[in-house]
Amino acid sequence: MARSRSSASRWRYVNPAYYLKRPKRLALLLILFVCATLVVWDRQTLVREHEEEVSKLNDEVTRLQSMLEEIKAAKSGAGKVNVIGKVSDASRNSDVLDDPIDIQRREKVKDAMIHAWSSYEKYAWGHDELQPQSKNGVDSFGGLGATLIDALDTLYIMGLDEQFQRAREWVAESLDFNKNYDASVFETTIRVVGGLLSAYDLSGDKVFLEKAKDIADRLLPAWDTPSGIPYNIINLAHGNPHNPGWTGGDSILADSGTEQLEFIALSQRTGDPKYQHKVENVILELNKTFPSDGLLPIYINPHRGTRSYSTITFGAMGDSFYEYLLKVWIQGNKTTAVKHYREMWETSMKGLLSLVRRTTPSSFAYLCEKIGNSLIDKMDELACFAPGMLALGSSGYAPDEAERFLSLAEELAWTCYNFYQSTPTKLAGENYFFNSGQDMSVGTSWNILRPETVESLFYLWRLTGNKTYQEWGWNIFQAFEKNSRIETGYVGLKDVSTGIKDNMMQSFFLAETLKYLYLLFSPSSVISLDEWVFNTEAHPIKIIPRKEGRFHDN
Ligand code: DMJ
Repeated sequence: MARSRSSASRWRYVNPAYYLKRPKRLALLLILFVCATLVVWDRQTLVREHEEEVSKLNDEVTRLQSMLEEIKAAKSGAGKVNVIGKVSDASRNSDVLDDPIDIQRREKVKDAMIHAWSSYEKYAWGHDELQPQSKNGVDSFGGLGATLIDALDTLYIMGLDEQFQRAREWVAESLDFNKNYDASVFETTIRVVGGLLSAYDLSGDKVFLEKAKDIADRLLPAWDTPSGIPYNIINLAHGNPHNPGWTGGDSILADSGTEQLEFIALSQRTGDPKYQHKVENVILELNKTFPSDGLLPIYINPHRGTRSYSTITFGAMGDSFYEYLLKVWIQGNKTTAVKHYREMWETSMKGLLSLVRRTTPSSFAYLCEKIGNSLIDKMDELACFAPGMLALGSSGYAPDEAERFLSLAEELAWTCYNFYQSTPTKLAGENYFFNSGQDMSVGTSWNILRPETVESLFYLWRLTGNKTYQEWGWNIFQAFEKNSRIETGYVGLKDVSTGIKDNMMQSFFLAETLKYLYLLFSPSSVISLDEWVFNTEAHPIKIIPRKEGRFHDN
């Protein structure tokens, strides 16, 4: 009885009526409540402010670390070419403040490169490419260490010095081109010659130039044809150039017109004009009968120099021929010696305009393919290099034309970004069809870590300063991280709808995709477009002033 009375008296303190009868106690209670609230609120604010402070400090640490690495790289490179150069009006985005978000993002991209590279080092060292699922290397390019050479300049630009040095030792000690292997002249040029020349231009280390000369000498007999249009395959040990059986004896347009940058650069650096001579002849030969729309079909006869009835495309087998017309003009300092490249490129851009169509209902611009007089409503992801090329070339036009081409570049980049955004994995398929009323639909459904869309985003960011392109690039990077990163490297997808993975880490993922993403979040003085020109495998080649005159002019 006594216990129940005392417990009842304890409960009276929670009864509101108790306080209503005792106003002083009510006031005291209210004061206590307000004080407690203030203490809790104050602590939360302090915690929040503290967290913000910590995050700012973290950003600052990342920024300083990054700066330190860049300074270290610059110092250790006495005699080397600094990757940080001058920037003119062409790159309008500000370099003064390095955005903390950019710093964080490029660190993430660098982390991806470290992951890709260390997986290659661990499981596929010295082989052409890594198969991450089965953890082994494969020699898809004849055993030339394609990934290692493709990655050299990316390692250098990212300041991954130890990795670069290990790769350099392999090139010096173990790289051997004397292989009884039928190599693709195009693939070997853009990856190996281009990769070595870029490593030479960045580091100043002669070993890279010697190796570039060695492999180029082995490729050179491919140009010994009646027309000068090269055969596309050559045996690295024995020569014997020829074309693949499936082209019916013809040479492929992109494979024949995408060696100019590398071979001109090699002539400039060795002082031997023979490389430049061979590749510039190809363009002169094609220019003799260049059509009024500047569009060439993908097959050309190397004996007669004539065009065979075949597809016209800015995608597979056509693409980089058009890219190099513009880039040789840039590499040649836009001088009269290279004027015909720009003229041919402008003619081809008229042809490109004739291939532009828009989807319904959303009005995405796309580039058709063409056969004979018929247009095909199909576009490869490979053709997504075109927005970057158009943006890069736009400044050579008078203002109205420049605006027109830049605006088309922006429209096409939006379409290419939507190739990614429209799939469940947010990664693009290999090609797209455009049917009335349905906008875009995936054709071939794989994704092999290709770079073309991020390449265009990089150019558009550099040339417009519009941060939207960085956001799109970041979204694509995150989709690669989510779908393609596994413990032992990066893989492609067999199907962008299901996300089923393949077993190949393409060498261009390290050469191109990750490099363009890294540069997308770097100041525009890092590999300035005023001083460097990228080959089609994203290897930056230093622009060297070119004297007038077509050959023997270095
Ligand atoms: C690369 O080897 C080059 O970019 C080439 O011009 C086209 N294909 C791949 C990347 O997709």
